[in-house]
Amino acid sequence: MNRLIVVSNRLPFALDSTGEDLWTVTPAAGGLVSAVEPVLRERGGIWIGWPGIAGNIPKRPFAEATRDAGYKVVPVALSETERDEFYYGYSNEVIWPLFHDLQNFCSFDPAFWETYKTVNVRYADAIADCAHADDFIWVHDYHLMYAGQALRERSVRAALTFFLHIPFPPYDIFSKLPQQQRLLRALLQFDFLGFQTRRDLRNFVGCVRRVMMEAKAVARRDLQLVRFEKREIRLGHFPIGIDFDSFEKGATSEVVVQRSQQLRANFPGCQLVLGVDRLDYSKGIPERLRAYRDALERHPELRGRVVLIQVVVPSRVEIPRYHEFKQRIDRLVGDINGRFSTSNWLPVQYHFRSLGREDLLAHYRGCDIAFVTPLKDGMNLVAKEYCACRIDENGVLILSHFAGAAEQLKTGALLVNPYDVEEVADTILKAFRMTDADRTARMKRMRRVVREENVFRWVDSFLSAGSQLARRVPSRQRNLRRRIPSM
Ligand code: GDG
Repeated sequence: MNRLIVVSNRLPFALDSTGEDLWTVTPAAGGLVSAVEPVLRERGGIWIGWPGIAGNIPKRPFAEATRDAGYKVVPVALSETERDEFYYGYSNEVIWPLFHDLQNFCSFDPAFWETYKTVNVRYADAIADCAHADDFIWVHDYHLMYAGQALRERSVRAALTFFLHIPFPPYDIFSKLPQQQRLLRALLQFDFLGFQTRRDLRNFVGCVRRVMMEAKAVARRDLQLVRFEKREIRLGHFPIGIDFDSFEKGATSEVVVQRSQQLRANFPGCQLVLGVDRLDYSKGIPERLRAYRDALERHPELRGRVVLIQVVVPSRVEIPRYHEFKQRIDRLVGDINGRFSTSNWLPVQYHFRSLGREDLLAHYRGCDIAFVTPLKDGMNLVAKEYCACRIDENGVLILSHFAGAAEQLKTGALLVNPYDVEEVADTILKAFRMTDADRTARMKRMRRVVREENVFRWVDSFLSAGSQLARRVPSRQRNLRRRIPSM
């Protein structure tokens, strides 16, 4: 087995200073970490990433935070300006909104791109410093799309692979990006590119066809190929999964069972509807609240008989748009509770904080309906985690058509268009009224998919498709020493 080097913008924890020489270590929330951490912990390797603080990385706290990781951790440092222009700027104010089809939310500041490249080069240097020729380098996500080019310029001989966790937009949207050609050229320096869904893969190939005239896309039955600059780049779709067994086992633990019973006991006679999301406009939280309000307005049988528990995990609050977005959510929650609550019923329970793992599992186990309605999402692991925790084979999943997970869970979930307030409102009623037999039949189907197509299978299929390539690459591509000029 080749040594695995995982590279992502963030490490699976964040360091934070709480005073002179006092540090806290917070486990990172988010899909990438939930998926990749258990894999690296199990098979060892190296994780390269940023520990979340601007400036110098304090040696002792970093060593303490990583001592028991089970794999080597290599930090990449970012200055405050780099954090602002690379992380908040290009990554989260250009690529993130654009790739989620929300082009009006983009700030196309040219300085962001320059810093994006600088930081990607630094990651490439960190990789080049520790990589051997037979390593498997696995770069993750939209923050590091330029790293392939920087690695190619450094003649790194290991297999260069990349996985995009977020969606890839269609050409009409991608073409708004000022650096469209430079970005595609950089991505095509990887040997192997993975996407979440068929749709993302198709969009990527469509963009390559339209933007990179000198590239040739060839469809093969199993994998797609692009020929570019005398190299062959292989592409595939690999829907990310979860560690099903660990969620299922966690959901049966005594403390989780107790807490889920307690949760239910707090709302006697009510069905509980659960939303759990990072604070992000792509997750469709205001649209969901409006649909819930509409459901309460038009379907009085729901009043006093459902409670929406909406957990919003603080995220990127330094970006003004996220701050305004939180205020919108606060106002909507206030409006719904103000309009509908009675002396013994509050329609929305709103938590703006992260839940501990046991509480999260207790919520999955205790809530009758999961309400997962992103405007667009690469995959959405919350939907899968909910199914894994429903060991009683009960529970309804209301799921957006535009979540990558819809492709796999469509046979069991109630699929909705999150922009269609009335349809979503009616679907809440449908979920509320659904018989136990129907719930069980649907949940069984979804659990089967989530169990089988789990995170280990995701890693295996990505690594095995990638290592076929690693065996093929040395003679032809890895010896290619031509330097590609920076753009
Ligand atoms: C990106 C893509 C893709 C959430 N709240 C709490 C908590 N979480 C954990 C969940 C889940 C993860 O965070 C969220 O994952 P998602 O997939 O829903 O979303 P993103 O963070 O946007 O992830 C996404 C993913 O990458 C993987 O490829 O699916 O489309 O956007 O694992 O459990 N965890 C805890 N407390 C919380 O309150 N402990």
